[in-house]
Amino acid sequence: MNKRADPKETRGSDLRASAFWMPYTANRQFKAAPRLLARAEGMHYWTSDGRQVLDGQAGLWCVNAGHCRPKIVAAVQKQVAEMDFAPTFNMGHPIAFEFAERLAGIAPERFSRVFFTNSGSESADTALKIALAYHRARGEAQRIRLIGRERGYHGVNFGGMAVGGIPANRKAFGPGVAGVDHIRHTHDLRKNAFSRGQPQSGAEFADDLERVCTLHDPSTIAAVIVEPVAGSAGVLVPPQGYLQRLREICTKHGILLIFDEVITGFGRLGQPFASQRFGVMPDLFTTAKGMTNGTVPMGAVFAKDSIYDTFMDAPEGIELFHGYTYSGHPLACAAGIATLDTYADEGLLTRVQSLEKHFEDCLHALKGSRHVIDIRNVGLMAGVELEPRPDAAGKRAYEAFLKIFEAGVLIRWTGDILAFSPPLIVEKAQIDRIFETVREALKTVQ
Ligand code: PXG
Ligand code: PLP
Repeated sequence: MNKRADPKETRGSDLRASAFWMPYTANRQFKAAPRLLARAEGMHYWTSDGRQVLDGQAGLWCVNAGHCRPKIVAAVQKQVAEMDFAPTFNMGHPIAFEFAERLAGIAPERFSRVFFTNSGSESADTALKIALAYHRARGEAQRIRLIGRERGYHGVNFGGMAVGGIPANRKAFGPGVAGVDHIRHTHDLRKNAFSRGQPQSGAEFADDLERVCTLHDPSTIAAVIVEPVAGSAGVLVPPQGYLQRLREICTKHGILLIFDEVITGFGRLGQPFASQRFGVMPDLFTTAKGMTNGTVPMGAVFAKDSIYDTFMDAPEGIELFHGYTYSGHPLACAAGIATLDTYADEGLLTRVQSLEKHFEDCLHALKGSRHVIDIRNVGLMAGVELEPRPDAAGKRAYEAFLKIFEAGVLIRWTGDILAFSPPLIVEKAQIDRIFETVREALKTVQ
């Protein structure tokens, strides 16, 4: 039964014996009825059988400028022919320096240092390691605890998994990293269902950090990591005042605050970064995805100058024993610079400000559709939560996802939540189409 496929056959539709062990996918289910994408341009994909699909999810929350943008394509093509790879361990190449400079140029003030990784998962682990090493460099080596939040997602590597708070991502993988604890999540359907933008109630959820501080002694805590808006767990928008309060508690206790901006970064909320949108500054923040428009894998950790300076105050030598073979990869840097050019040419890092109201109105018009128990949004991110089937959590949203895809629109589903994050080039008529398709699909979802 598990005989390997003839390689030529993987182009056809029977993938049941395919060698590809697919990520975060029910492999047997998918391979029995695959959905294959073959081409992309602008707001659309085309399936391998030629159907056009409107991208309501920016690929996987990453293609913020839309697909196959000419400047980015040309920059990657040029770079791959000029210099395919170059090491960044004790060597350098100009475009890595140039890209870091450009990134610092759109970051909040005093975040002028950028450490390159290759994904959001690597960014999360890198930020946690920087936090630990920073405290040690300052003579506070006892700060070894890392605090995450329930329903948080910080990728799949051991550090990010440990501080992450989605049970299914953790349960098969052992005890994780020592010294990790979690604060509670901010989702409160009872008080905040159908909130537009930031819910009014719930700033006090941040006080849960005080509980954790009391339990462990705050002087043992190195960092708290949260997503400004939780993405993977189904778009959980921070209540008004919540992030401010987290910031205050961290500052009071000398704990670093890390924002995971892998999804919220690069314009998704109408500003380059969520910290700017919410007016709350972390000490470190992680990025990936929209950094290269998803074209070449890359991520980065942005560090406050004072953190970088602490490392540079050490005696001569390697200040941070950390890095990836592909940190600052030339192709990724080329893609990233062209991505920032495209964002700048088209005003995409702030375009969401002019779309947000329309997006919100269309989205909230789904109130009253069958099974819908919550709708929430901020920037160009939204979640629609469905009442789970009593005997089958997650099945209802999956059925909706399939029906919506059949009708020509790609979205995400997670648990019983439908998630939306279209490319930032989306037109109003396309926003209408996305939610109209959802409305029609929900009529027939069991
Ligand atoms: N942090 C956050 C906040 C993320 O959203 C990562 C870290 C990890 O990034 P990489 O590049 O290692 O995947 C992410 C990634 C979903 C979904 O369920 C979300 C992500 C990735 C894949 C699927 O919607 N977020
Ligand atoms: N494993 C081995 C045996 C290696 O030599 C390396 C890098 O040199 C790694 C893992 C890490 O790979 P990367 O730098 O691509 O994360």
